[in-house]
Amino acid sequence: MPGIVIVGVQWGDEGKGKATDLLGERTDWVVKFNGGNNAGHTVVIGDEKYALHLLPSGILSPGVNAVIGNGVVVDLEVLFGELEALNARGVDTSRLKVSANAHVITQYHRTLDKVTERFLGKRMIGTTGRGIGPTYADKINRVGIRVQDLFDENILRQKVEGALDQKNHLLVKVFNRRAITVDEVVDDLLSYVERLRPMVCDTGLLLNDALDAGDVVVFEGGQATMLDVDHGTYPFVTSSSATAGGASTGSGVGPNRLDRIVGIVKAYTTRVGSGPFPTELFDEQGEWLRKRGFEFGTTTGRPRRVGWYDAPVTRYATRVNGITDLVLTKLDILTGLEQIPVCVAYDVDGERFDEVPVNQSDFHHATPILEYFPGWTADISTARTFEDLPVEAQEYVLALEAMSGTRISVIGVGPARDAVIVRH
Ligand code: 2SA
Ligand code: GDP
Ligand code: MG
Repeated sequence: MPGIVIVGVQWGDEGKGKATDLLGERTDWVVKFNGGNNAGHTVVIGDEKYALHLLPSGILSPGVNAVIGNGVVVDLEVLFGELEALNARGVDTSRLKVSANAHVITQYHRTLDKVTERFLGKRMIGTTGRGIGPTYADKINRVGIRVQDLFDENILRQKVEGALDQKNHLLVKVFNRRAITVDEVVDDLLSYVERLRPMVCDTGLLLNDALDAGDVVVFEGGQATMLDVDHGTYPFVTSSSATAGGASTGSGVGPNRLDRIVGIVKAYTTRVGSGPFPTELFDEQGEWLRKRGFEFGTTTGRPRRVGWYDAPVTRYATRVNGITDLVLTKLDILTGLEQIPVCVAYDVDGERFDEVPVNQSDFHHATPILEYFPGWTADISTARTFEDLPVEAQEYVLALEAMSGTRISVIGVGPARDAVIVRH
């Protein structure tokens, strides 16, 4: 199984970072293929806790080659900040490679992200404010700055000039901000060039050669299916391809080389930012889940919205990604509930929907049709085989598996690296 893709099933923060780290021992390469420093992966190794935003989680495993693929948007200040922080903690980051075709987040992208959100008012997306959307917009609009442009100052200057012509008009005339000068952007970007140079290459070539040689390559998705720009709850999405197809376009590796698609799904649901979320809880049970699951953003510290498990969402994600295996995380958080509600279908103005409605307005109005499963009270954090789990927990997992149509291969029972049950 040389090509393994990891994708989020719900709205992110399912525990993808831990899943990637788990595979570390058998992995030669970890590739980030979408998003940027809007991601937030928490990985706990022994007593050490690492929060990664831009770097792929695989960087924490000794011997693993980390790659930032062409589908990523890179904030260079964050890149070098994270590298320095890891180096200071003794993590070797020397094997990092960065795609020459990845796009660069600049000061004007960050500014535009923030002012646009403020301008939207009630219609705001709730972005992380890291400049992600405006950078992808420039890429599609063909006025983006690529990593390779930094190595030719003339080209860089021309491209920044072209982009700023449009941006300054918006910033000054629409948003009442000061104009940004070409020099300040170019000088900032050039200040990273010498450190960046040794990392930059044709990462697609590198990865295809690695696969030819029989290496195991993990493609680590950022955000999740329901935040994907095509398949998510548009416009309340991120601006990249967070689904399995993005692993191919965002890395330069053909889809026929992606052998396993692993979906990471939480035993309940969370979401950060605006947009529809049918199983959302607004009561003290939601407060209990948020506190118990420590559901606060890794990047922004925002409290996450919380709700019950949504089976149609998992089925949807299984379809659009071609998921072959599910990793069910945070089962331990549900310990202590008398009964556990699961959304099995939706009610939209009196009509039953068994699958995620195609019409976004219907999804906004959807209320969950819940089925209740018996809970358990015994601590499950030390369980290491399926049979170690209380029978009610086993039945909960088997029910979710039956509803999703894909096998649940791994179950997370705690934040630690080894707090997992591997079934397949
Ligand atoms: P953006 O900044 O343009 O990508 O925001 C667009 C939407 O995507 C959501 N989004 C996320 N949702 C969950 N987790 C994310 N990463 C961080 C984490 C979040 C944090 O892992 O905790 O720290 O706040 C993430 N990144 C983007 C975002 O909420 C918008 O709904
Ligand atoms: P990601 O964005 O998908 O990588 O997920 P985050 O790192 O943002 O959020 C997942 C959080 O859950 C992290 O703090 C993990 O340490 C933690 N976590 C992962 N798996 C488990 C699990 O099975 N049980 C518990 N209690 N915590 C987990
Ligand atoms: Mg996260």
